[in-house]
This record gives sequence, structure tokens and C-alpha cells, in this order.
Amino acid sequence: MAYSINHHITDWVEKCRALLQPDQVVWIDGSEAQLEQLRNEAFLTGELIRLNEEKLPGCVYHRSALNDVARVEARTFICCEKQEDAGPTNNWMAPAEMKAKLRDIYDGCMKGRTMYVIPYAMGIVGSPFAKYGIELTDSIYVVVSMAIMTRVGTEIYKGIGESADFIKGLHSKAELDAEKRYIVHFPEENYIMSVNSGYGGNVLLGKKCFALRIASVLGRNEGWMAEHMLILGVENPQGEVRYVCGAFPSACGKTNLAMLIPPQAWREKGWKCWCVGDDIAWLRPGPDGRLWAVNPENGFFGVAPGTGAKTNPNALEATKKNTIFTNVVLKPDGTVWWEGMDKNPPTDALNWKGEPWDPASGEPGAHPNSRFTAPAVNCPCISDKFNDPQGVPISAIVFGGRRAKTAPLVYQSRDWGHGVFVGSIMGSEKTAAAEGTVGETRRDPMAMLPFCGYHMADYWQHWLDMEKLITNPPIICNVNWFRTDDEGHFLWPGFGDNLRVIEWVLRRAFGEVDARETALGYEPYAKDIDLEGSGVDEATLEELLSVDPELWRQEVAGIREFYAKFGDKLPQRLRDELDALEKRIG
Ligand code: OXD
Ligand code: MN
Repeated sequence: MAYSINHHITDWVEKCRALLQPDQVVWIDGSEAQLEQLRNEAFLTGELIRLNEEKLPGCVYHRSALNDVARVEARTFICCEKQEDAGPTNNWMAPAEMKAKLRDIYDGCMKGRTMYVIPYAMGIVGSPFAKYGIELTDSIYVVVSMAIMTRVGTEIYKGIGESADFIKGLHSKAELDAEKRYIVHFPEENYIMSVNSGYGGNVLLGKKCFALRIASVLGRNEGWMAEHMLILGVENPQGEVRYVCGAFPSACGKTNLAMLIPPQAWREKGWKCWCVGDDIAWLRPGPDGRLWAVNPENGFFGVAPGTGAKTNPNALEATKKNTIFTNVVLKPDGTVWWEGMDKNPPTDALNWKGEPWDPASGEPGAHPNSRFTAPAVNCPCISDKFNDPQGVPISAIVFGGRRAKTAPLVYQSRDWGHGVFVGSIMGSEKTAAAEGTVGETRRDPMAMLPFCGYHMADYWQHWLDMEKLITNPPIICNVNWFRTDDEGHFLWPGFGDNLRVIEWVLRRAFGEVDARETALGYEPYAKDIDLEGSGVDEATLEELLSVDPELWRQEVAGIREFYAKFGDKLPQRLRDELDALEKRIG
């Protein structure tokens, strides 16, 4: 055997075996032969359904329980010793109390089942960014999903060596009882416990639980950052690639931006875009003082509805082989469908619940949060740096949200500290009650509200402190693709045309274009955004870039109210930035 499994791992697995009492323990080695055997077992029990081997080679279908179709924020906990360390935006319980509760639920819950031991890496094994995890689970769906979303294999044991430096993850579907469903993080012990769910976001523990909640704490302790960000490479006609990271709350087109296709005229000139990551970025200062990023994941866990040949052909293409589809429409020929894939809903298919479905019924066939789990290598625009252990250098960070009127199309922060402020006030509007009006704003700082594993105000302080480690920092901008006119129509075409804005951002990062200073920061001169072929005229662009002082006075009041939640822990710098903004607006 070219590797050995250290006693920290075997002792822990044995302890869990004794408590959960599975009939057997199977050690996953990451080999295709073992995964194939598990898929075959799951086909027999119905946990997975084989799809059309010709049309969707290597693809399988899965349904989660009807009561178990999304992340459960109300049942997600950060259990550190002091409540204050979890902060006002996380659920908290004392670790000992939570462990006692979970022990009762876990007791004997794997009787009659198999416990799988999954060794996995977030990042490339051996890379300075890499971190290792072991997940125990009683779900074959979890095993085969982790084999797509992370790097699973016995080389992880070599990466861990003799150390206890790995993230423990214990998952059991148990009874899928929603009343006893818990997604729990013990950041002081590098331990994640998940029980009574089989839905991806709650059970693929490498993703939100490890790569964001636990890793955000590791990043603070070790001088790096775990962020809910896409990573996009933009290649200009000269062949130079510049990289940008982006954080957006859900339903803001993050996956589309991560896999952006340049407008036709730009493609003809030689512009290309490359996806490094669609959801999570781990960022470290490099020896050159720049910020370097890797995507710690190995696949995409994307929302299916709305992913179509027009909106995101790259994502659609990524799902054509070796993909797991969850809670979408199942067609009789063993292929799948979802709302927004195309305009031809099947008439003889089963909906996400497994019932015969009539598209004329008005009920969606796919669950709105139905998903595809696809290998990143399937994506036609995957970056050639995707597997680079050093990552990519980041020139700009963009924050964004869905704002009908308030935020302009783009503005650049004055400096790093002001950029942290801009990230901290991020928010998205819930659908407005009436067309053309402004909806209620849900604040989602850095798109991390449900994913920060510690006190949000300490997290902001960590962002501020990182400035000392990054001597050549990326610029920080805010974008808003969702400005509307008074009838509620979008003013900006979005999708591939967003490159017109990203390109301005990247030119700013390299000092290649002037900007005008406004109350918010720096905004483009209209002439500097290339509108050719966009269908947007210069007057509309001026409207997109306009800032309404009255709306910003209301915004400042809203931010003050939001900041009040964080009490004394709110970094003084952010308080000062808010006061300065208020003054500049007048
Ligand atoms: C996701 C999310 O699934 O952010 O990526 O909820
Ligand atoms: Mn996400």
C-alpha cells in the first residue's frame, strides 16, 4: 500500500462506527470501478436512476425527499464556545449541548446500512491552498456527488500524513426527519455534523460547510480568505488573461457571469472568457503581494431551471455527461428537462416528485431549486489554470446585487478599505410589489450572510486587516445589472454584455482608463463603455450610471439600521466610511 491511514482518522471512524452502528464500513478509494459498483447498487434500490447512456453518457437521476429540497438556514448552526464569536447572523448553541442532542439522533441511525468513508481534498493535493477532509455518510448519492464536486482518492491520506489536520464531516440521512434536521459546524474542532437531510447543499460537506463556513475561520486564523465568489478569466485579443472574482447573492446571474460568452462582435475581435470557478474562491496573498485565487471545488452544483442554450450554453454543455440531476423532470427516453432549458416541455414525463406531469397544469415540472452536479472539466470554457496549484492572480473584485434604482451599473471603490465597506453593504431587492418601485432590500454582505463561520463584524475586520498582507491589491467595484426604467423594464441587457462593464473594471485595475469621482467612488465616463452592438444608447447608459441622492439618503439610513446589529464589534473604519458617504451625498 502506497499510503497509510493515520490513527487520528481510524480512531475517529471507529468512534463514529460504534455510535452510528452501520452494518459495514466501506472505504472509498476514488476509483471508477468502485464508483460504478456503488451506482449499480443505488440503481437497484432506486436511490439513483440510470439515464439514457447514448444521449447522457455516465449521467444519473436522483430525487431528494419532498421535505428536503434546499439548504435549511434555520437549522444551520455555528457551535463555538462563546456565542459572541458566532455573531448575530448565525444560529448558535453551546457545543456540548449540541453534541448531546446530536449523539441521541446519531445513536444507531446507520443500523442496516453501510457507512462510507470519503477522503477528499478541497484544492489540488499538495498545493499551498489545499485542505483535506474526510466525510462519513450513509448515502451513495453523497459518495458519487462528492466524487464530482471534490477531489476524492487515497492520495488525500498522503496529503494528511501523520497529522490530525483534516476536517471531519459526519453525515447521516437518518430518518430524513425535518424536525431533527441539523447542519452543525464546530469551527474550534474542524468538525461538521449533518443529519436528517439528503439534499446536496446540506450534505455535500466539502462545499458550503467546509469551503466557506469552516474555511472562513481557518482563513482568519491563517491570513487568507474563503469567499463566496466566482473566478473569471478575461482574455483580450492580444492573448493576455486578467482575472476577476465576483460575489453576488442568489438569483443575480453568478453562474452566467462565471461562464460568460462575449458579445459576438467581441468574439470576432478575439475576446475570450474562461471559467476558473462558479461559486467559491480561496484567496491568498502571493509572494508578489498580489491576491491569488483557487477554486477549491472540482465540479458545479448548479441550479437547473433557467439554464438554457440561450442563457448559459456552457453550463448546459457541462451537464451532457457524467452528471447527476436532482429533482428535475424525467423524460421517458431517460433524458431530463427543466423550466428554461428550452421552450418544449415534454408532455409524457414525470415531475420532480415522480408524478406524471402535464405542462399545461401551471405547476413547474422541475423543483425551482433542482440541480445539476457536473464535473468542471466538462465546461467548454473551463480555464487552463483550473488545476494550477498556484491559482490565478486577481486584478479586481466585483460585488453586486439586484437593485432596481439605487446602485449604478458600476462604480469603483476609492481604496481597499472603502471596498470592504462596499462589500459590507451589499444587498438585493426582493421582488418589488409594483412595477418600477423599489423592493425591500435584503442585506447580504459579500454574499456571505449564510456562509460566514464566525461573527460578521470580525469577518469585516479580517477583510480590513488583509490589506497589510496584500501590497498590490485588486481594485474593488460594485456592479448592478438590474437597473430598471419607470415601467420596470431592465435598462441593461446583461448576460454576455456584462463583459463591457467587466472590461472597464479590468482597465481601471491596470490604470488604463480615467474615471470621474462621484459620491459613491469612481464611475466610468459613458464614452469608455463600449456599447457597439449592445442595443443600449448613450442616454440610457447615462441613466444606468446616474445616482439619486434621495435614494442614497434612504440607503444610508438602511445601512445604519443594519450595522446597528453588530454593536461595538463593527469596525470603526466601516462606521467612518458610512459617515463619509452620508456627507458626500449631502
Ligand atoms: C449555492 C448557494 O447553492 O449559494 O451555491 O445557495
Ligand atoms: Mn453559492
